[in-house]
Amino acid sequence: MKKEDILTRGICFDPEIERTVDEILASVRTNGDQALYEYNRRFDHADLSSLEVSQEEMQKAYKAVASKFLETLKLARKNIEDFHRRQVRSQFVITDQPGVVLGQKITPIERVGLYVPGGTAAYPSTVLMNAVPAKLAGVQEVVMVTPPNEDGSIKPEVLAAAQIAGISRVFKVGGAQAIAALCYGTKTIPRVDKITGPGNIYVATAKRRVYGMVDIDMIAGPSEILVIADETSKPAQVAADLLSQAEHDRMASAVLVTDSLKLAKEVQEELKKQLMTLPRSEIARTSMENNGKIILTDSIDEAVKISNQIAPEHLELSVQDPFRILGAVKNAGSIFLGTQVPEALGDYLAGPNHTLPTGGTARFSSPLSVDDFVKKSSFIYYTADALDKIGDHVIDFAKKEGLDGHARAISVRTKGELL
Ligand code: HSO
Ligand code: ZN
Repeated sequence: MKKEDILTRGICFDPEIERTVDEILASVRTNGDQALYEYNRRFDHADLSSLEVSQEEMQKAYKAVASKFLETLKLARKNIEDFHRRQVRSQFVITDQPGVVLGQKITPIERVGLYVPGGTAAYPSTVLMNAVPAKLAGVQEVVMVTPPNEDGSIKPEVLAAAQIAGISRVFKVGGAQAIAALCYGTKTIPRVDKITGPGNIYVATAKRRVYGMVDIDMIAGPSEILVIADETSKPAQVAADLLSQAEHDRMASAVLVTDSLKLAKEVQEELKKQLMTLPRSEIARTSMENNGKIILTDSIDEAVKISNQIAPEHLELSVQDPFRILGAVKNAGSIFLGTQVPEALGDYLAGPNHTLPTGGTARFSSPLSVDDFVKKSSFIYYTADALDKIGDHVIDFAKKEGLDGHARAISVRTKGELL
């Protein structure tokens, strides 16, 4: 992979997929639940009698999950809560001018829909990373959609995470049809105000198509890691971190930027060695072959410059003094400091969100946060005296814009007449 290819990476939308998605959206809009049952049969080979996970299924799933893993989920929830609580903003009010009150109030989004992929990408961690900030923001109702297995079941760990995260209802539907259901609403599935969560290309395309009728978090591309390492890094650790991202999917990308030729060579050897025993080696190898790269630089400062151009989703500063270069990092979703901090720690338990900007969008966007689940409204109050003082300026402005109706809305108050 050439450096230019990294810089121009991003999600490509295929017109064929767009057509299929549009058909699915239209069908769910007209036929509601009936279309969902039909798509479940066609795409997931699941013949369901109900789209909603029952209370009984919820309880059964919770009991089926090992108690040690329930403890792990609760610890993750606590750490995610503790971090995201710091993001909760309060309203502000300004009373600097006599007779004037200005402010900004914060209101949670009312209903949010969380998409959780099926198969091996059904991650309980993603359930927590989406639901916890939503709940902290004050969202009343967080519902979840996820494709069912052929026998109509949902992975118990995902249902346990949903309960631990305070998700109210879970529906068995995936793909573009699930996004359609959340956007338009059906008899069973409530229409939401915002859809979050990752998904395959059909889900991503559907989210892009419905955006505007409903809000979305982002269009997530394949996962990425960039490791900046110096000679103090251990090759086995760097290789393990690169592979932890490469194993996500065949399109994932893992890049090492180092000023040490010795380390570069040793990491290459380690990658080969570790791939021999990694259970998901087929995926990781393909992803390393397609999108893996080792870039040699003259210095660590140059490595940071390259990383800023690439704007990776995850950036590891696997160097002796990570805090020295932290200030120079401009574009990165999440930054992992030092040789002891693998991305996997942040994926699950450290507390910051793992839903991060991919495809170079860290140039202008941020990790999922409490902010994504609230809206702001500004408010303005003026007494009659305060309006009198400023009224002529507003009238002047309105006249200059040729909007006499605006001028009159002021003069009818300040002068008691229409101008
Ligand atoms: N690395 C993924 C998140 C994740 N990892 C979930 C494991 N489970 C986000 O890029
Ligand atoms: Zn991961």
